[in-house]
Amino acid sequence: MSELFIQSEPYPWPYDGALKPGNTALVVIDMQTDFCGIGGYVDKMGYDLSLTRAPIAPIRNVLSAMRAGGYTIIHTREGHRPDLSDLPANKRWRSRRIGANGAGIGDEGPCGKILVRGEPGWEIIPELAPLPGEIIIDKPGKGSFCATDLELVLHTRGIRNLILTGITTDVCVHTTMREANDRGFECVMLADCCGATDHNNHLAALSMIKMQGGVFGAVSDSSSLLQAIGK
Ligand code: C5J
Repeated sequence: MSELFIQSEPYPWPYDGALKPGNTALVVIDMQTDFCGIGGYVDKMGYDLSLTRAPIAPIRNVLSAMRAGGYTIIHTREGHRPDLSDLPANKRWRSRRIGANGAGIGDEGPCGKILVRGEPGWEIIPELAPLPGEIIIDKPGKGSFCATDLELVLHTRGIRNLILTGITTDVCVHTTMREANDRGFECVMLADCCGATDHNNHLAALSMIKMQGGVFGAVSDSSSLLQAIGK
């Protein structure tokens, strides 16, 4: 079978050229109003929303090409049960230290209770709404593997290559990449399909991936991916 690689750094991805719809998933992480919408958690903390909204258009292009190519599509949502029984006290306490009126995770905000399942702010933004049949992983933590069935879903589908996109580069996307890498998945992060609350942290997070020959995998971008898969 012929090999297929995406141009990426520090090596052409995936390492063995075995890129095909049957073994590769696009993972779109936490594109929720709380992280990139007006009145959401990130907005309330006073960060520049343009940084976390920048990946919306490139992700849309990648989503549309990978849907058309028959790849597995996975969306994640960070959020907690309405009774907050899965919200660690330290996560809640720390989140209340920043933001207007000390409102943190689980508290009432302009988009409902912050990062609580079922609230308006917790929803995936309409521009990137999942299609029926696409996999949605609800996660209480930053990583997508912690306290979720993502690993089981990936093994059941025969997925071993993960194309990572979403927000934020340095927190949930990076944590997910590290968790996936330790489990043996071959990962690439698409730089223009990610964003952070601080642009230097975005750049640093990308740089970390490329150390040690690609310690967590590789870094590419949406146009290289689209070129490789022929869309
Ligand atoms: C954060 C995330 N930054 N989705 N969550 O708290 O990266």
